[in-house]
Amino acid sequence: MSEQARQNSLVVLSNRLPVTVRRARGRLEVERSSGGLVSALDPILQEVEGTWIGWPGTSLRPKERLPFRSAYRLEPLNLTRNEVRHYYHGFSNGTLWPLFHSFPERMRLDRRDWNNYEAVNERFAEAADRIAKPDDLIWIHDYHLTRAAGRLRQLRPAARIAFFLHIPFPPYDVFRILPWDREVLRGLLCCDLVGLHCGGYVTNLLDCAERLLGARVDRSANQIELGGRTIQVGAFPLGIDFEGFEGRARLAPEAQSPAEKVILGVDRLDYTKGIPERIHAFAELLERHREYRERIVLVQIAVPSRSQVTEYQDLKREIDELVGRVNGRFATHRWTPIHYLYRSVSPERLAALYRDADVALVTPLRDGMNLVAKEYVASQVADPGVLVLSRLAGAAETMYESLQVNPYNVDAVAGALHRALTMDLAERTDRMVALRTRERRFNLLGWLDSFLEAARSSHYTMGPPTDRDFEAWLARFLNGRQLALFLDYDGTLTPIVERPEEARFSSSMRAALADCVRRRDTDVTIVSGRSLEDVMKMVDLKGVTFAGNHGLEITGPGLEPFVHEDAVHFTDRARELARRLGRMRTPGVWVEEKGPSLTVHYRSAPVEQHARVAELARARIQEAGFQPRDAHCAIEARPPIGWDKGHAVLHVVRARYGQNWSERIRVIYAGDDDTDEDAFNALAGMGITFRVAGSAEMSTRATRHIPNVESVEALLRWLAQRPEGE
Ligand code: ADQ
Repeated sequence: MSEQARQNSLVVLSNRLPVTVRRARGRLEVERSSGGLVSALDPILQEVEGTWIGWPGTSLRPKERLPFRSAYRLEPLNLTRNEVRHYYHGFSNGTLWPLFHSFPERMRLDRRDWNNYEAVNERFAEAADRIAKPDDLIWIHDYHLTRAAGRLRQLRPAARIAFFLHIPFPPYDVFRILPWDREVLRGLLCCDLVGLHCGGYVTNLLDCAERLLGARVDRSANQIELGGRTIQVGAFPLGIDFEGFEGRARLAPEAQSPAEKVILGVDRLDYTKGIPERIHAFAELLERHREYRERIVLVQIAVPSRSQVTEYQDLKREIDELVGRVNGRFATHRWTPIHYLYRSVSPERLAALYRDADVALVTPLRDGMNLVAKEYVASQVADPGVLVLSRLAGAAETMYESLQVNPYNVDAVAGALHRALTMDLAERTDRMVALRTRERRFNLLGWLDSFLEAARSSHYTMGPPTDRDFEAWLARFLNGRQLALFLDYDGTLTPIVERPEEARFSSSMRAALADCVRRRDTDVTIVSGRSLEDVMKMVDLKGVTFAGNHGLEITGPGLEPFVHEDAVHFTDRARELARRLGRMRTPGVWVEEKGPSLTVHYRSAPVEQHARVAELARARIQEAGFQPRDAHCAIEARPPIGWDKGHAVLHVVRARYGQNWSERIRVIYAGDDDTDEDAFNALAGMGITFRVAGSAEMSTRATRHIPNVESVEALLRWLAQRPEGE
């Protein structure tokens, strides 16, 4: 293991602890779990003395400890019966598992599943927050915990969080079938590093981040920018403990040379593994090639999995019946074509089975990676066999020398089996040597090293958006048309500052804005929560339209001045509310009066007072019949007249360009605030909107995210210099 990988400690979060706990006659019994994930992580946690947080599989009583010695800390997280039902069987295995494997028709949807999933993910995050030291790497595993990083990021903004997904990340068109697609994605993107098994899944994740969240994506560096942070995505194909498998294969007792050639299948019993299709292909081979009868056997080992779930019980029944039918059809008095074992086998027995199989038939309908293919290759220490591998398994992306098949195509799988059974020694050797060399080199330790090194290297930051980005996002949309450009002021054109009167443009921002205003094909409107008079004074540019007070007052060249008819009625009441709020007398809190609305600012108050001040202000505002709305360290009181920035934008475009404005012009809007969401909503599907800064966990209706005020300036510069229309 490299030095890099050894640094700091590691806190691992996964659905299950690496042990299975059962309560038998009142006593806890603990058994080490099997499976890919555990064998991958066990050694490293021993080395760095980390902590593993997970569900022990049964509820522990308060203060009850696991009767199990481990070289690292095991932190059990109890789940209630309801949580097991909804978080584990429900959302994890009933919703995400089928969807991520591209079986949307098997996906169950239940809001209770989602709510429990959220709640359990939060608890995992809170447990990690309690345990992790400041420099620890927090490593979250798999689809059960896609939401944990969101909560963790709130609790620990500076934490280093990595995620590895063991199953496929589906294509955009499949992923967006999930009603909580954005939430799952935002959770993942609160990590610093998201690792997947293959390049194809990386592409899918980048597509989804760009198309569902409007995140900026750098496809050459595999980076995503969201909410002002950069997330690194990468393909880290999981390897196996090659030497371990090879060693066990060498040591396993020699079996008597069997009369038949052996085709081997080893899987968890799961519908993604394609076991019935495989049996059909085997039957097809026997049908087509009579010469194989009494000469070959299919040994299919299926480990019981999720056996309480009806769907898995149905699958078991289907396989039992199918095996019965095929054996019934072909068996002779001295030969049974399919040997089917529904159980787990010991590592030693597995080693012998792998070593002695002439063909490994690994044909999942979809699989994140598939370790069986790799374990088989590592165990080929004698006469080399042939690996027949589904092209829909992640392993196919790197195991080029296998015979790759479409597992749905029964004829083709039968054909590949025939080819494997008749392949000469020289070709078998060439293929197996190449496969073994790669798996020996990119083994489990290599995987750990490369993942941990990526997770621990310094924070990645994408460069600011460039002309190329704006070109890609906007050129086709604008296509030489007249542009109505709407911009929020505070936090969009100027950074947020202590006092509103100090929020001034930089000279370069002023120049970029002025260049846009000068263009004949561009009309600029500044939309602000400030009073009209105030925002006009701050911007101080001719030829600009202004919408003050969240659009209650609008003025601009060629426009009839507009004041919302109900606004005037609220001016006196707002003054009265300001007086009452003024009595709060907390140092650093002050009230900005804006005619029919007002803002309570508390940025300069002691931080520990913020929550109390905000709560009190909200209550007073509500009592006075105004609507409170959170802003940056401020609460706005708006008159309850159903008019917001969205209405203001539509008012301006209709008044200036007529009812058919959408045919004549293009609209772009940039804002950084929750009040801008009203405009994003109003323009959804009708314009391109940018949410400035924010966080990955924030839900926005904007088309795109851009990171800061500087990137707004870059946008304005690009707009100012874009080619003129016809
Ligand atoms: P799984 O879906 O469990 O893993 P897989 O990668 O094949 O699939 O791992 C199965 C493991 O169980 C192997 O190590 C295998 O040896 C073992 N196993 C299978 N049958 C067994 C038996 N009868 N007796 C004993 N052991 C048996 C998920 C994803 C995969 C991904 C892994 C790791 O679905 O795509 O490769 O995680 O990331």
